Amino acid sequence: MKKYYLILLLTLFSCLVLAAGNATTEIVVYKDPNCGCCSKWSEHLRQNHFSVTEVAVDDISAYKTKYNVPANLSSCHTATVQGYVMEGHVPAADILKVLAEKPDIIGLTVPGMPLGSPGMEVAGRSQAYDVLAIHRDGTTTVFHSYSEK
Ligand SMILES: [Cu+2]
Repeated sequence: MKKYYLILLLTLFSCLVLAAGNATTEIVVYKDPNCGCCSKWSEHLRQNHFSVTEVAVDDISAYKTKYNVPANLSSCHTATVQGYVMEGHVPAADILKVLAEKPDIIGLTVPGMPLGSPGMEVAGRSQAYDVLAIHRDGTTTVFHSYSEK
């Protein structure tokens, strides 16, 4: 009888471990070693329960080419999560929406580095920006518009 309870306990415990594991989403961020706002974006993701692995690379543009981010839509860092690319200061909420809905797109981008986007906070300054969906044919559509705060 004791053995039975032990197995039950172990089963319960491993379920808890698995559940905890599922709560975090793994994301890999490729960035220039000297990019400060890239790390601030990583911090924003961590606060939203992502498990972030930062990879410092010498030639970040090579990663944009590799992950099909059009040069004119690029930003400072390039991240990959569950087969999607997340370019620039994309809010965690939009990443989670993609992961939940699984649209047939390459990923999302916030071109440039708009003030007020996650990791680009400057006190008292923000600008309107769009999160764009990058489609397989290279075209984009607006995924989410953020207005000036
Ligand atoms: Cu940046």
